[in-house]
Amino acid sequence: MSPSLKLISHKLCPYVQRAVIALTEKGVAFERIDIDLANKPDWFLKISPLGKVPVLVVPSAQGEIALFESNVICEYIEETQSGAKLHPADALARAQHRAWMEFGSAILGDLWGLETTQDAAVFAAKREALTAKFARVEVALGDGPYFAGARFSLVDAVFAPIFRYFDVFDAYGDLGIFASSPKVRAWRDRLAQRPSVKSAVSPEYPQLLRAFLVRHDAYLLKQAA
Ligand SMILES: N[C@@H](CCC(=O)N[C@@H](CS)C(=O)NCC(=O)O)C(=O)O
Repeated sequence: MSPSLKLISHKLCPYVQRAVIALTEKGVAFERIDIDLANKPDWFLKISPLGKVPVLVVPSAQGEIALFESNVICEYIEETQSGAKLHPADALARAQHRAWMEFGSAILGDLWGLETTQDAAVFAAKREALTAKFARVEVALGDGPYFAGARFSLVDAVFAPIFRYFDVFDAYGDLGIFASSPKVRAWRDRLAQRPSVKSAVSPEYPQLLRAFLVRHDAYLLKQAA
């Protein structure tokens, strides 16, 4: 039987990975369609109001509905699919989780600056901003192994793709971003072992990310010098 959900994706996108991890955690079959964001297909531009991935195409009585915005997609997956719960049952705890998911998006904003800038001063500012943000995360973490303890949640699905960047960046030198955040370091290690996290990207991910850095002539590459 062919899967009914389609996820329009890109091989490097951390927002796509959130949705892939959520679907995998729930054991939901889906078709992943990777597109070239430098050459967006017309059919994609028709269904994606912002021209961004991920888009989850969902069959409905009205025909196919294209859902956009990764956190909205994750919430839809949580509300409609059976399998492990990825949000707390308590409304206040759930709201806190949603807030930390948004915080993860703010981290991705800084990460984009860190990985694309050619400017030493911008690079230093982004590194500082990320260090400060992870210091806030450190305070929010409990005893682990996951964000909220023993159970994997959508916050974990949001942060795992963030940490994946650093697995590639570390080869160019220690950025020191996690130096004062031992709980974050332990969380990062634990998420890297999670099967849903491992399988959310293809084996060529590190090579593709390195090529992206080279294309941007990223200051980050000069860390190795
Ligand atoms: N807020 C969006 C962000 C998604 C996003 O920025 N996706 C990037 C790839 S990682 C994209 O599609 N960029 C294409 C473009 O901006 O033209 C979400 O959470 O889904």
